[in-house]
Amino acid sequence: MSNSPRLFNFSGKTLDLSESHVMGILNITPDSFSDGGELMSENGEVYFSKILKRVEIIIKTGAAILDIGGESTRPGAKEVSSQEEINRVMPVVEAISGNFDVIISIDTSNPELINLCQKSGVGLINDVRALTRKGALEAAAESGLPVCLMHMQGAPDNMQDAPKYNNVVEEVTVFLEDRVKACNAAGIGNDRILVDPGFGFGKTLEHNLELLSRLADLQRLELPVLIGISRKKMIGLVTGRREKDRLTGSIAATVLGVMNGARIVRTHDVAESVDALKVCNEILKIS
Ligand code: PT1
Repeated sequence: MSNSPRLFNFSGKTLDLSESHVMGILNITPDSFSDGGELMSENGEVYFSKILKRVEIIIKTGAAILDIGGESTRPGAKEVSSQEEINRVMPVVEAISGNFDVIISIDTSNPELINLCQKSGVGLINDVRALTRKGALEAAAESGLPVCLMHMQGAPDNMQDAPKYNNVVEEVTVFLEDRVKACNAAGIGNDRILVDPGFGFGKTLEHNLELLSRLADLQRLELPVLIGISRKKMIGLVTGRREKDRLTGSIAATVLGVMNGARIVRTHDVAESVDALKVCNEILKIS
């Protein structure tokens, strides 16, 4: 874990990944976990002014990246049509792009949406399916944008049925290694790749805890690591708390992740995470 600057280019906006940064979550889904329905009604109406107010708060409180998602990928979630996902996400991207100093990340597996990202001021493609959907790898390569490759076992609607690994850390690492190779072969260089072990995506509590405690093993890939733990069930199982009351547990786990090498933290709780990461960053500088 070096402390010399390590600049990563998000399509024109750079971040120094020798320090850790916050990625704020903006879910534009009617059924999303944690903030579901607040920004969108059950029948698909997008609350535009509420969304822009939320974006402003996320940026003002210190998020370097804004992760916009139009498809829920929480356990049990159903897939959304390509056009519906595009209709949710693109108007918001267009309203934000150029008007705020933030890196826009799009949480998608959809090649048609990825195709639209290139000319819309997007800085990152965040794909929980690691560009495995037909056409996604080619679309991402063509876009010229950086990508975040995440590990998942199964698919959101079945991934928590019976997750099984012989060695979770090894299997997650090898999967990510294979996806990095596929990206490289498609023309996406390592300077455009982030990796994510995918907490809660086809993993039991024990799998998640093992991944977190051995997160430093992912440094073998020599790529920046992103983590998303915020308010997830693993925190609920340990603390006995409901989604809204998982902040303290989430921050504790996130700090462990950063001290074990994570450099981008995907979270609902931007202000609190920014403070926690400031403390981590000072420790990283002297160690
Ligand atoms: C994540 C992530 C994501 N998580 C990246 N993108 C979600 N790169 C969406 C639970 O166990 O970790 N990394 N995009 C949200 N998905 C989940 C999964 C939400 C599991 C909740 C759970 O509670």
